[in-house]
Order: sequence, then C-alpha cells, then structure tokens
Amino acid sequence: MCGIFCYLNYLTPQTKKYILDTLLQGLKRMEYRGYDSAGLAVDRCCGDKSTVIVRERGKVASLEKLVNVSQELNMDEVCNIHCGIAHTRWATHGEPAPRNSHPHRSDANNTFVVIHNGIVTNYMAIKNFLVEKGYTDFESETDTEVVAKLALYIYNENPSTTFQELVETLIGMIDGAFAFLFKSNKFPDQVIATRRGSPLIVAIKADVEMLTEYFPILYSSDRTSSSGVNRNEIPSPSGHSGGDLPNGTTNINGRISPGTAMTASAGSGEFKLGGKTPVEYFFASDASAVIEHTNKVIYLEDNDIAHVDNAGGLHIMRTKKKHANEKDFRSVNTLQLKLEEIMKGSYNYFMEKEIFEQPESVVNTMRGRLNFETGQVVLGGLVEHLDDIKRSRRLIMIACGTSFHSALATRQILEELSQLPVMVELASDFMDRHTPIFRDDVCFFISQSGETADSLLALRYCKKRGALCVGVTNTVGSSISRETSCGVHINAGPEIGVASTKAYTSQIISLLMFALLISADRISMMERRKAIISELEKLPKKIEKVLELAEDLKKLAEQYQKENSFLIMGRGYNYATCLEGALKIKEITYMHSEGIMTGELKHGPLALVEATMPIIMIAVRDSVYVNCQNALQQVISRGGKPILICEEGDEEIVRLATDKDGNCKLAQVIRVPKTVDCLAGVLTVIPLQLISLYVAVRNGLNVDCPRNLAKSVTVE
Ligand code: G6Q
Ligand code: GLU
Repeated sequence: MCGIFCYLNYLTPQTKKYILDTLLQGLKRMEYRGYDSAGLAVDRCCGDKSTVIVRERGKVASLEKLVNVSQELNMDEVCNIHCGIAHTRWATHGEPAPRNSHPHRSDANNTFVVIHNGIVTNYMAIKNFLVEKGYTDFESETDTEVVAKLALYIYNENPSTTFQELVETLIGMIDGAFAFLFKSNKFPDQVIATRRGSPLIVAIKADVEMLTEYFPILYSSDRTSSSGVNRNEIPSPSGHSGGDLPNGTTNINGRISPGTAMTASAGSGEFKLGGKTPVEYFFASDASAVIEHTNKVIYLEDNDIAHVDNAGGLHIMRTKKKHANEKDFRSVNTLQLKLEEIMKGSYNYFMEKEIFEQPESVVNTMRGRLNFETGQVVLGGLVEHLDDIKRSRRLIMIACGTSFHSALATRQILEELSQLPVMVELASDFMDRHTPIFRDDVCFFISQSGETADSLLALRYCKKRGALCVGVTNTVGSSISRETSCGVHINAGPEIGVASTKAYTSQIISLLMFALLISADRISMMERRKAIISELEKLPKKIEKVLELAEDLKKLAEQYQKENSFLIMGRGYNYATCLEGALKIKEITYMHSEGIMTGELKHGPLALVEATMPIIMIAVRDSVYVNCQNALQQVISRGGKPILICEEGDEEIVRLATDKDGNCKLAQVIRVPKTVDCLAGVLTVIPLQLISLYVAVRNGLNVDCPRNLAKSVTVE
C-alpha cells in the first residue's frame, strides 16, 4: 500500500534526467502495492537548493509526462550531490487529486517537504494547534500536510535545531502509523527517514567494501531537547500519549548525541561512508524498488530515525533504549532477490506469471526442508521452539484474506496430525473480540507481505500476553518476520500481483510441513505421513497437469465473462478452495462471488439455485465425497447446471449428473489429478485462479492492480 522512495547521490555526479528517471523507476517497481496518485520532489538546480514538487493523480506514467514537460527542471544539469524523494499514494484522508498527493509542503517556499505512508490519527489536534499558532495555509485534506507544517513550526521555534532533533521532536508529537521521508532546503543534500508501523528500508550502494555487517544505533542523551518544543503542546483527544516514547512520557527530552558524521563504530568494525567517498542511498517501502541498484539493505525498526547528513554519512538514531537487551545495531543484509524474479518475463500479467510459477514455487517451499526418502522434515526457524509448540494448549492461526484461507485449508490436517485444538481467526475479528490468549498458546501469523496491519496488531496483542508467536511469511525482513519469536519463510518468491496465488499454495505447503514436523514421532501417524510426503513429491507434476487446462478455461471464461455472479460450492478440505476461488473472482473480475459450504445448502443458499445461476462445484474422492454427490444432486434437481471440478477418472459423479436419456446436467467438467485429501485444495484452486484471470482479461480489467485494492495493507 503506497510506496516511498528516495534517491540520494553523494559525490556521484548524475544528470537531473538520471535522478528523475531513478525516482520514477523506483515508484514503478512498487506500483504493485496499489496507489491512486504519485509525486516527487527534487532540487531546482545545483546552485539553487529550493525544492520543486511535481504531483499527479493516477499512474506513475502520468507523473512522468508532467515531469518531462516541466519548465522548472533542467534535465541536462549534472548534480554532484542531490536528494530526491518520491511517493505513490493510497488515499486515506482526502480524495485522490494533485492537491492531496505527496510530497506535502510546509509553506509556499517548500521549506520542508514530506512523504508519508500511513495515517496520522491526531492530525486534527495538530492542525488546530498550528492554526492557533498562525499556520493557516493548508492546501489539502490530508492528514499528512500537518506534518510538513509542524516541521516548520518546530524549526521556527528554534532555528538552531538540527534536522535530527527536529524530526525526533516531531515524531514524538504524532500518533498513528507512519513511514516518513523529510527533505528541506534548510538542510540541503540531506534526508531523514523514520517509521512506526509502516515498512521502510535503507539501501546503500558504495564502491568501498563494507567492513561490518552491523550498523550501530546512536541514542539521544537525556538533556532537554534543543528543539525547544514540547509534545504537551498538542492536546491528545484520547488521552493516549501517542508517540512511543520512553516511560510513556509526553516530553521530548532527547538530544541526539553528536556521533561522528562519517564514521560510526560498530561491534565488529567500522563503517566509513560519505566524507570523501562517493555513496548512493535509496530509501524505499520494499526491496523490489532498490534491488536493481544494490543488494545491501538495512530494515529500519519502529521509531528508528535514519539521517543522511550533508557529508554523506548515514546515522541511525533512537531516543533511548527501551529495554536493556534491545539490540543497539541494525544489520546490513544482503538481499538474495534478483531483478528477473520481479519482472514479468514472457507473461502479460504478474498474476498470470505467478499462477504458472506454482510448479516451481511449491518446490522452493519444500527445498532443503523435506526429505522425500526418509520423510524427515526440518524447519530451521522452528527448531528451538518445537518442544514448546508440542506442549502448547492450542494452536491459533491468525491472518487476513487469502492467508486466512490457507489457514482454513490446513486446519483439519493440523488437528489430525498435532492432536491439538486448532483455531483459525481473521485478524480484525480476533482483535474486535479481545480474544483471550494464554501463555501456553501458540499463535501463527500467516501473511504474504508480513506487513498487514491487522495481523501485526494481533501479533503484538498475543506477544504481550506471553503466547509464543510464529510467523509464516513470504517477505524476509518484514515486520511480522522480525517481531515473531520464530517462523517459517514460505519461499514462494516475490508476489507482485495484488491477487495472491502462488503465496496461497506455498502457505498451504508450509503449514502442512509444520503438521508433518510436529507429528514426526507419532507411530500411529506413520502411514498417513508417508502418504502425504509421497504426494508432496508428485505435486509439482500434478500442478503442471492442472495448468494444461488453461486453454479450456479461457474458453469457459469467454462463456461466463458477462455474468454478474458466481457461486462456488464444496466442503471438507475444499471449503477453503471455495472461499479462495470466490475471493479471486470478486477481486479481479468485480463480479459478485460467494464460497458456499455445501453442508449449509439447505440452510439458505439453495434458494439461489436456478438454471441461469453460474455455479462451480468441487467434489473429490475424499471422506466427504458422498456428501458432495448429494449436494450435486440437490443443485441439479433445482434446475442448476454447475461446472464441476472433480478428479481425473471419476466417471461415477458424471453418471450421477446424467439423466436416464443420457443428458448430462453439468455445464462443464474440469478434471484435476487425484492426490491425498489434504493436498487436493492446491490443485482445485488453480482452475479458479485461472478462470478469474481470464474473465478479468477478457473484460479489459487491470489484473495486477484491481480497483480499490492494495498489495500490502498497512492500515487497519
Ligand atoms: C488476496 C489478497 C489479500 C491478502 C490479504 C492479507 O488476493 O492478496 O486477501 O491475502 O490482504 O495479506 P498478507 O498475506 O500480506 O497478510
Ligand atoms: N494518510 C496519507 C494520505 O491520505 C498517506 C496515505 C498513504 O499511505 O499513501 O495522504
């Protein structure tokens, strides 16, 4: 959701054209996250460090057009040092429009400009405060604009304040979730980045070899802030002290310790960045925006303030240590991601690519973890906690959307193999209910992005209550992967399409491997485990067979493309497939679609059945097969003409749907290979992924970025 990007070149001469292209390209790489408008800010020219802002509603391509015709920018000018910031917005306050797009500015001189991902919840209180102080020239309806004006207010109160002090003071006055980047003509060639709740990384490109993998944190000392501004000045309507400050205090009592500009000592060595050495910095919401430039990244944590000063030095600061054992460094990580992995290759859409990648992505999920010969499962991230998990009172799987469906899809096998009660929870509802959680609960947080706000809130809630928190994510370095005690990385590779596909199947495999792991010592489960492991080995080939149905499914999509509704019915392991298939159809095609548990048919949904209602039914030869046959007959006898997803070689069910004159009442039969019950959902969901893709494509819809949706939902 929304993308933040910054490119700062220090002693690395670049033309303005290169700088602007880099900023625009950074935004394009994050387009998949979902947005409604875009904007950027750069210096007017090398000799004049005043800031030029360009903003536009709609796509990055529209912003690019505006940039290219700007009279204010000299594309050929070479900048030795320059800082540019750029943003894609997903509106929370104020309609998508150029005036509401970011960067927002403090005043007509663009003294401070800011870009923001998240929500400032006390923006009204700040606005009233600023208006009272005479800062009245608000230009937008956003919550973000108050931040730019507050920066100017803090600066005006004490013009000798440093950029770091100013931002530290400022974030202490703000409630809500944010990732911010600040640029100011009072502090030229510098940038400050900070986050609380929204993701943000710093990437470093330098020719010098980095001598350490750790970057030290500088802590503020305890003397009164020289910014001279106090958080108490902003009334807090909720009485909540807001900023995550030490002891819940409201005073800003920190001063950033001087710290050496270019050299910061770290445990195992020294970083020498800036000074006489050229260096380039990138700040971004995620790694896909920086990977083409460098693979060295630092994941910022909540309340970190990262500052690149005018000598090219990078400093990471915090007000104070919260706990004695809080780590006082940030690791420099080497990203393994390759640019090709996030490109479309020969496919037209990311969603298409990701659906067709599933034979490989499921292998990547199992690689090095599952030994098909010995049946041994090793999940490195869980080793230390396995005994605690086995001793737990219950397992609780918490997630949203598709990730929730993967929990539902594996609940039964997890119950069977672990012999523990398994609860499956939608993160938002879990929080709404203030669900009781105990120290001997084990809570799983399943999230492709690892940044979903509701799941993250639930994680913090469970952690506070002493439960063991396990992350199941696809994004290394994401908030969920960092804040959980242990976890499993699903290794599906980057998923760019908003509609989750390969992450879903890899989540199922990961949870299934966990079920196999936890039952490894149970003699009574040996045969069952063997059967599952043998099917896991065959799974990639079986997925390939399902993908061969693509051409038939294209034709089917053509037939159904103008429908308004789709009902998808099944039960047992395939109930999750119904919900997930219905979610795919609604989010990508904008058709109404509903997943129905066939056990519930007679309790209401049967009333919807008639000849013209598009219905898909799923029936495989598992323990609920007979119930599925009954449901099929109920639907057919009400005039329904369903599309049936069943197993290869299952003639029995087709005969059942054929009357004595030989007329088959099925609209179409889609056959998938037979597999073990708990894996059937991986195969039955793929035709539904493809149907939704092809209907959307035929209707000319934006498959990868459906309307109103974002890839990473970082607000509640
Ligand atoms: C579905 C979507 C969506 C997603 C949720 C949770 O196609 O991608 O439902 O699954 O928004 O996201 P995370 O898995 O990233 O937590
Ligand atoms: N709340 C801000 C706005 O509405 C930022 C939204 C975002 O995260 O893009 O402008």
